[in-house]
Amino acid sequence: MKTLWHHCHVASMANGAYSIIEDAAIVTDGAHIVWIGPRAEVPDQGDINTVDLNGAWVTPGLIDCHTHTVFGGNRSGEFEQRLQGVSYADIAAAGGGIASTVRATRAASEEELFASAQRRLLQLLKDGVTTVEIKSGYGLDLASERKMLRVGRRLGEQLPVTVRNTCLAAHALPPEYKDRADDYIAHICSDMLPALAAENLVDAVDAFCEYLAFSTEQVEQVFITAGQLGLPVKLHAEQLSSLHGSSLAARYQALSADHLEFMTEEDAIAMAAAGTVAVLLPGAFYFLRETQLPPMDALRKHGVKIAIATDLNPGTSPGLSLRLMLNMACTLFRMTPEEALAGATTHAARALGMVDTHGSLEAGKVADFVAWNIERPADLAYWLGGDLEKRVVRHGVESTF
Ligand code: DI6
Ligand code: FE
Repeated sequence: MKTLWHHCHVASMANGAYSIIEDAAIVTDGAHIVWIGPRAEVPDQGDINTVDLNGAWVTPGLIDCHTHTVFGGNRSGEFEQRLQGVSYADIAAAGGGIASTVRATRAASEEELFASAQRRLLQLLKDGVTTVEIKSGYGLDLASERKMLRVGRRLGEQLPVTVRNTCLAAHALPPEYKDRADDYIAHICSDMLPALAAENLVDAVDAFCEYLAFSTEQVEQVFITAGQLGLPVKLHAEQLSSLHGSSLAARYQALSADHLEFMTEEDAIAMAAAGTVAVLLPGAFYFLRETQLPPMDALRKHGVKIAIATDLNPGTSPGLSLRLMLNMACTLFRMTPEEALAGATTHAARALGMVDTHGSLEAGKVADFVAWNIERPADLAYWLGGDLEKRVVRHGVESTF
């Protein structure tokens, strides 16, 4: 059955801009948009459901393209320590940081992980998110990574959200491989990734390329294996130092390179040529009180597409609102509200390899959209979080929370 959604304005985000249609209408058929344009031009649809959106502004459903939503415990104690002057790197070196979340995640049952992740994910959904990427990377052994990825799959089945699972086994060195990073990378490549991919638990492969994590040589092994398995790659790169992981990511046609505060103009040129999206994570920048800004001018000059995500994780970005990240992208990184919204819609879809079907409102695309009771699209980046009045439609069906 078709539905006509009318009495609204649309910011379709086609071509990465607001692409506003005033007094618009959208026709959906099942899960897809079949027509969108000015209401005065709607072709005759015969017998059709109609929904009055009351003058709302309709945008694509928001896409959070970088999260670590599934984890055990939390690290508010480390937050207190950091505020007293202990650095993130010092905490990690003393066995805290990612390692402490690994202990809590390994100890948690699948049910416990599901329950806590569901609570966090619901916060994102209530803020207008209809697609989310969720990474593993706090298990760091086959059984625990599988447990995390299974939770990701189940969240996508049970909540009104499309979930993309990313395997981040190369996030940190597990304690049983202390001083044997190459051996752990070999284990990821010969055992973990092939097994998890065979169980259809993995949509993309990520790694943490950093002086306190894995080298570009080690990441390259992971990328080669991902390629053999037919899986696209992404990379945490240039967050704390410059190893040119983003250029490596570009060489492997990565969907995205993420963080990027320390990237160079050469990295931006390589990413632009490869079509690799720059995923900026202002929540992590803010929460770690970083001062090195991502090179916005170089990214813009070379036409790198920029996405914005929460990086929702217990250590560096306990961010439960993607809209708050849009605000931070504007205030901290000097993006415009229009660029920020493109970063959480069409460019985020591209960072997940979904741009042909998601991220903008166009005929033929999936009918994932939000009708916001706001005055203009910039309001989405203006309010600091909060539960804005809205109606969320996913796959052509209105979600209830
Ligand atoms: N960079 C991050 O910001 C997260 N992972 C990563 O590679 C932090 C993960 C954590 O501290 O738990
Ligand atoms: Fe991350």
